[in-house]
Amino acid sequence: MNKNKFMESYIENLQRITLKNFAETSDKDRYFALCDTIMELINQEWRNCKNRTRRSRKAYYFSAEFLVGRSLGNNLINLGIYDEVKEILSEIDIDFESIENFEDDAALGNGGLGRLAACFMDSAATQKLDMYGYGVRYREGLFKQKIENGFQVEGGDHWIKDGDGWSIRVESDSKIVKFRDQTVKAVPYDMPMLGFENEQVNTLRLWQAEPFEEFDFSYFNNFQYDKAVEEKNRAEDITRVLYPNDMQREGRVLRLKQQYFFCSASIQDMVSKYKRYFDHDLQFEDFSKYHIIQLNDTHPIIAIPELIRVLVDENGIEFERAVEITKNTFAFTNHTVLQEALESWPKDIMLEVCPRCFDIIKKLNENLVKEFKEKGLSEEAIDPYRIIRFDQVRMANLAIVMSKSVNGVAKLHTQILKDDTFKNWYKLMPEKFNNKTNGITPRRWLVYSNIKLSNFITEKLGSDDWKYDLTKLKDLEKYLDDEKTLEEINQIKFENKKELAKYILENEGISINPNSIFDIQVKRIHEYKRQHLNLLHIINLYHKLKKNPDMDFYPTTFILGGKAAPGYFRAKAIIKLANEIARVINNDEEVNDKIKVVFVNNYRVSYGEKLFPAADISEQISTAGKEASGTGNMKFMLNGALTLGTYDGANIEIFENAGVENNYLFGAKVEELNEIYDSYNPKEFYYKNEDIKDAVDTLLSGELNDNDSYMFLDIYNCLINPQGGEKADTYFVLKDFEDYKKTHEKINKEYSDRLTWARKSLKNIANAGYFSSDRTILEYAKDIWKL
Ligand code: KOT
Repeated sequence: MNKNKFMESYIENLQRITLKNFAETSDKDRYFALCDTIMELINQEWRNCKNRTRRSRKAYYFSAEFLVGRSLGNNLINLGIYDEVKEILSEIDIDFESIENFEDDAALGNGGLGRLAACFMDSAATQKLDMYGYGVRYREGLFKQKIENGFQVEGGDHWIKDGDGWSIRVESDSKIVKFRDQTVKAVPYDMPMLGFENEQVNTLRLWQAEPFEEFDFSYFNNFQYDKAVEEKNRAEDITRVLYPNDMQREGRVLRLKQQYFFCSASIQDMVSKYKRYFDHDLQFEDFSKYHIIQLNDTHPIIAIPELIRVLVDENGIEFERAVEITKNTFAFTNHTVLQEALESWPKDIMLEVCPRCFDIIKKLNENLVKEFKEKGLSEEAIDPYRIIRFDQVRMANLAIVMSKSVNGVAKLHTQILKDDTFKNWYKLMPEKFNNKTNGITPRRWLVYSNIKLSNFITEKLGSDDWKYDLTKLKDLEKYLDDEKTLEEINQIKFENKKELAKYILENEGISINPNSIFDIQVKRIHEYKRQHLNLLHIINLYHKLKKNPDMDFYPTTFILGGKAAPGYFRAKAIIKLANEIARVINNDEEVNDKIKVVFVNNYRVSYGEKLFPAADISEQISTAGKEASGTGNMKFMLNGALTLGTYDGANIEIFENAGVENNYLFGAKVEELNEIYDSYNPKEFYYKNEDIKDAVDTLLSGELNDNDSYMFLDIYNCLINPQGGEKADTYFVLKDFEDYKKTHEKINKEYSDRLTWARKSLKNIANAGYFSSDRTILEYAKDIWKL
């Protein structure tokens, strides 16, 4: 990059788009001018990539969510011009940080599943894999969380109200999507996905719903202005908002419309390009040779019948042949074993949204049942496989029959899919099943967000090759017994903790001590993730410190954060509990130099970028068997935190790679929980263990105030009182409490040996290479996509 040229075109852009003199421009102006300048800079390479890959085999990642977060810093890092641009800006007296903070997160996802899609986009481009992302351009991303009087309050997230500096509207590629009762236009917005210092620019194409005809003049001429506006709104409603229910099936018509909307537009886009660039192949003989579609869980599965529909109805391909093509085109990833997340759509809703797709699914189901009957299976033996049963379309079954690959996202998770969730399918077609352990992109989650550690690693390894191949971090192990290095590790962590402390003071109004242990749990709030186990332990610890102020104890700051689905009462109760505990403890002069509790407001990608680098302890305490993988656990590990975790999801692989002795494993394993499932009685633990009783009773003792919301009673009941057919403590919080508490005691003791701790931290960093999403995406490319 030519520095002078960049500065020149930046200032030119700034004045052109604002019509102001330089001195009069605002942070907003300066931010958007910078976006423009960068977009200009990459334009040529982006077009090159589009042209070069027209006739090549490509992977298509279909996902209802892409949790991209902010793009400015990440794009500068990937272009290799982060430092230069910062310099250029400071030469003209612009503070980079305030411009950076102007950018709203693109929060087009709920959590892990959406963030994984964004990491994959980064890694695919970095590995020079031609992968195209297809998704939805929600006008409102995941709601903004505010905390009022300790309660979560949801606000809107109109993230593009000031504009969108990172997308190009490609009007000419618009598609028409037909629903039974409505026809809309799908307009693509393309975001560049930059590879790390390699000139590859892939495309994330997000579809926005708009009225088919901008304005219906027949209504207008009949003085029915309101009717014309109504139609416009009805079209725009489809992509108006991201549904905020993580891990919860959503039964609304509008949700299926969203899914069908982006899948139909994407399939049409692929087919029309195929016809344009492969104009000899009228029979689509080679379609699956050039396309592989990876389905990010069940949300985009409606793309399967949609491809058949387009092939059969619009291109005259025979049904059986279309089915064959389709079967070779799709691959399916599952991200959860929680039953409440498994999608199924009632026949009525499908008929209301996409009747022709329902027809096709029905036919696929009939063929399947026929095939089974010919093999001699009884009606009952066929039941688990049916795509339609009791007038419900079971999306996972549809995906498994029609895909060439089915994968889970961590070793244990894939094993559970085989043994349990999809065991019938696995018996029938074991060759389809495979594991792809998740990963995270080291560019965003280390190079960008933890500059100090990143520079330190480069210095120690004498090169920055590790940014391209994260397994190179392993070479850091030569410093395991080098005291100076270990002290430097501690110093970097300390600096990051000071920065976080400053940020928390500014944003949460709570002052925390950077010399205390930073123990962090940030993720969506859900019972299976057991934030309430963390909180019960804090309550009990607080009481112990009150009783015994001279107790040997290393000061600890407990940090929690995460959003609750707006309709999930118990998750909201957990948030209220966290805030109430924080209020009581932080205001108690007797203990607040020993423990502090912070619930960070509006946890999101850009907050995570500040939290992961500053963590000493990473809380990964889900009930064994419930967290498919987890990816936050990897971000903490890469930044040198030690994992306090259960034998669950990718924690297991973290323990394997970094050594369980360098982390803190606790709690019951899946096998044990399966065994005791029927006989488990949490009351036994409650009565036998004083600390448990103390913590649980505090929910109702009056010491904590839930402002008559009955929220704490709800948590109390769910832990020890079976209710309305539902068992008590289905997530085994009380069962694991004692071991969790003991493990915390161990952590608290061991932390004061600062060098031994740093050694463990270094062990984790050095062995985090496996968890790069570069490794994951290469596995998809090699094993499934054959790219
Ligand atoms: C949400 C709705 C339906 C089905 C699945 C989900 C889902 C799963 N949303 N997020 N996940 C998480 O996906 C991550 C990426 O694979 C995992 O690391 C994590 O364990 C899942 O909970």
